[in-house]
Amino acid sequence: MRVFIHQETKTGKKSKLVNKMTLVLPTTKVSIVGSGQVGKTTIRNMLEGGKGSIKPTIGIDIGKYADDELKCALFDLGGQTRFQMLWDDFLKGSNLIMLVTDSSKEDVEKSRKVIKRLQKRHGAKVIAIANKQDQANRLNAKEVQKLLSVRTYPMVAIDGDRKTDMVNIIKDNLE
Ligand SMILES: Nc1nc2c(ncn2[C@@H]2O[C@H](COP(=O)(O)OP(=O)(O)O)[C@@H](O)[C@H]2O)c(=O)[nH]1
Ligand SMILES: [Mg+2]
Repeated sequence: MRVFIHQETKTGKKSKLVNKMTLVLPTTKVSIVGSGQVGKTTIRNMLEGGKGSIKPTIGIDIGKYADDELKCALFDLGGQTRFQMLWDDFLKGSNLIMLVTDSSKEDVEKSRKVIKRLQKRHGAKVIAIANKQDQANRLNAKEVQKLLSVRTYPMVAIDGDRKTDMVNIIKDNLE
């Protein structure tokens, strides 16, 4: 995906966001969606290698991941219900959409509806991340996959040792 942004602020200087986007684009676009508190920002931080504190995402955060094989922009969309109307715009041009769930029955049920909508509106490949597998009373990835009908991978995003797994999930799903 190539995105060129010519928008400038009143002072003629590029805004912080535009600078950040220029830094990460053109590249592959990976979008991370899901309910609030399921671990989307933790996954983006894990990939970025950031150790900073995580604040609730308002609207959208863009991060990046790069190694010899893969350079991608990570679009971390605010999970709060009131921002879901923005999703369609931000998801345009995604090479991969990752739906993150906290693997609770309740959230998987919510995610089922979201995935149906995503598949209807976007051509991009959709996969699911069954996060918080370290917590009690969670559905395992197989159970989540059965309910969501998209390829689903188990994850514990707070475990830094899972970073390679996470990178490989993305690589395996980008053609
Ligand atoms: N136990 C556990 N907690 C997690 C995991 N992933 C994220 N969290 C925690 O869940 C909370 C919400 O995570 P965050 O990434 O901000 O969720 P977001 O709203 O989807 O971006 C934070 O306190 C994280 O530390 C996980 O795999 N296991
Ligand atoms: Mg967040």
